[in-house]
Amino acid sequence: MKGALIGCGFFAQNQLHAWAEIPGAGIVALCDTDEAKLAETARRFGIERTYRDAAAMLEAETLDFVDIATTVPSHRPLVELAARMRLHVICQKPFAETMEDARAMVAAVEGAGRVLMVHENFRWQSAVRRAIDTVRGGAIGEPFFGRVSFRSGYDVFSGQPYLAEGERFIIEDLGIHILDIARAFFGDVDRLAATTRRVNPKIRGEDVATMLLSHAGGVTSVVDCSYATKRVPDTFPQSLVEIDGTDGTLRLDAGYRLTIQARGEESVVDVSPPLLSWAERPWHNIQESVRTIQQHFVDCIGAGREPETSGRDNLKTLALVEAAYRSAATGETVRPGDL
Ligand code: NAD
Ligand code: 89V
Repeated sequence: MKGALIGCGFFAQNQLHAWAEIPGAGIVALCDTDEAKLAETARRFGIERTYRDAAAMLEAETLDFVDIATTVPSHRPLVELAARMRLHVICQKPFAETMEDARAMVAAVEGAGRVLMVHENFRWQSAVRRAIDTVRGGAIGEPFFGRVSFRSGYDVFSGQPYLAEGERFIIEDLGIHILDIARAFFGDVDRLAATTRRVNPKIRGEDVATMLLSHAGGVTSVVDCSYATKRVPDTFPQSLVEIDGTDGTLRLDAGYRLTIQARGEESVVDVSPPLLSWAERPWHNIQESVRTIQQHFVDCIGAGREPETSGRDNLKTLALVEAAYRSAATGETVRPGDL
């Protein structure tokens, strides 16, 4: 499959490294409005066909898919452009700025009969995946409580300066991943209540969020996120998990330690992610998940299956983000299904 990548910024470098390792798929053309980033990325990955304009690229190239790695304001026009060209699409998170945009994007690609996957990669991190598969396999019985937690003081703003500038920060950028992990464990959400706070005075948005989720299947979960947590060692970018089930408990603790206690037995396993040749600590768990999700996209197209994190699926994660902001602003519990 021949693909083109749009947006040659900070995170796209990981996506390009991962594409180079995926059999049967590759990136043949690049696009960025920024000439310097385009040229540097083309040189780094040896990709000769480069464009400043996405429409011109999609007209000129013969492609199967497009990988959109730009920030959120450009997602809707680029996804709709790709749909008009009848291409399969991967779009980075956050998928859209509004539910209305997100629904229009899903309709556009589905209307073209193509696959749309959101690059929602955290549930594909190997440690998180191991925990998801363990719970789905019934190892701790029926879950009734969960906590998915991401707390760090890591300076994300040096690599991604735009994160300091938006009115929204941690729920939209990071909480979206952690809420998606909670959905992967516990399913759809009926009600959500949230509080937010800004601790770092140098940024515009909230950098602490605590969310209480009532899942349709009966689980109550807490999703808590912070970039204002000064802890040593810092756990960036690990998502920590605690789940209580009718037959036992699962803990994914700092340092990728997975503990399962069930039916009188305990297992403690090191589920550290591999360090891919191009990866760099501490980002290596995220970098590995990029390769996994991109492989999932290719596999799904080959098998005619909907990706687990399809555009349609991601509408539910996005609704949790909207519900959290609404709840924090109003002090009320919100039903994501109403949004
Ligand atoms: P960035 O600003 O470094 O890169 C975005 C690039 O897109 C820039 O080079 C910009 O010039 C280009 N661009 C913007 N609009 C364009 C257009 N219409 N046509 C062509 N090029 C265009 O941003 P980033 O940090 O790489 O983030 C990109 C996206 O990836 C964001 O949505 C972010 O949330 C997401 N992200 C995801 C993860 C993850 O783990 N899934 C991690 C980091 C960032
Ligand atoms: O994964 C992300 O979306 C990144 C970060 C880990 C910094 O939140 O933006």
